[in-house]
Amino acid sequence: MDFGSYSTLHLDVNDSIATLTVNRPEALNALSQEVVAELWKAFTAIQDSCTHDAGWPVRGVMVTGAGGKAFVAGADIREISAMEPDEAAEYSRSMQAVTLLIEKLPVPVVAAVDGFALGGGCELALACDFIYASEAAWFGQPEVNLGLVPGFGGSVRLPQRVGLGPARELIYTGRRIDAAEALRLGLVNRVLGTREEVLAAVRETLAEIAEKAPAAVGLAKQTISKATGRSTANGLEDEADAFREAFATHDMREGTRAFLEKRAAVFTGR
Ligand code: CO8
Repeated sequence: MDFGSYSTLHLDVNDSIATLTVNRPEALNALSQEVVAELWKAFTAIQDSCTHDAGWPVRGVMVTGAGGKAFVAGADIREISAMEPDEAAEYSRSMQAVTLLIEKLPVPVVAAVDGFALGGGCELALACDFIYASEAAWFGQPEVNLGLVPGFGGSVRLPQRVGLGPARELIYTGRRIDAAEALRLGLVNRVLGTREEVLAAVRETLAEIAEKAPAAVGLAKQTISKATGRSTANGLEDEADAFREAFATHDMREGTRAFLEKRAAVFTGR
């Protein structure tokens, strides 16, 4: 089966498990618009293959990042720093659409996180069914450091995953948490020593699930997604609007420029 070719991703299918690796290590796998478009294409190809007629060639998906330093360090700050508010809302919606596609996929999608899963990276992991992490993993929604808000579903899925109080604290402070804290909060299901151990453990769990009746697993996933679906969809709309508003502020220009110039941002509230 042909799952397409990609320039910012690797997609391998082995023993009915697809491994999707975001591959932009020079930018810590940041989600450029090209990555977002390719994620859409890859998950669509996987979705199209999930049929009774095709014999379910993919029964589980692992999402990970290349390079050994990051899962995904967020949206591409270089690209977004120049965006106008409407363009930013459009970008936010395009990645939100990818996260909804992941949730609708009739097979489990598991994030294997080693290194940084920040901002859009944490949001990509949160759209997956669950997360396994290495001891070197870091999670956070650091958008406020840039004058931004989460834009790829974090305002909705982080509270769903860890509860309102911890989600509010993480989003308002932009603080990073390590794997042990992420485990304590229920953000990740398991912590393993190294990247290789994480990849092996995810594969093992997906292989265990692949032995079950695929339609039953798909229905179970669909039912869980539906239970939170309506509030997720409404929340994502509000999030994209908030993203557009943040892009109309001077502080957002200052925050992203300061990151690129490797200095501390000076926020003035404008
Ligand atoms: N975007 C673009 N480039 C990045 C990003 C990013 N998110 N993160 C890192 N890079 C680049 C750096 O600029 C650097 O490039 P260069 O070598 O050319 O200077 C390279 O990757 C290596 O990074 P560092 O030198 O910074 O590596 P460190 O080990 O010193 O630090 C960190 C690692 C802590 C992960 C640091 O890179 C960092 O703080 N990155 C940004 C994390 C962040 O703020 N992420 C959130 C981004 S905003 C977001 O995700 C919003 C989601 C919704 C968007 C909706 C858009 C409309």
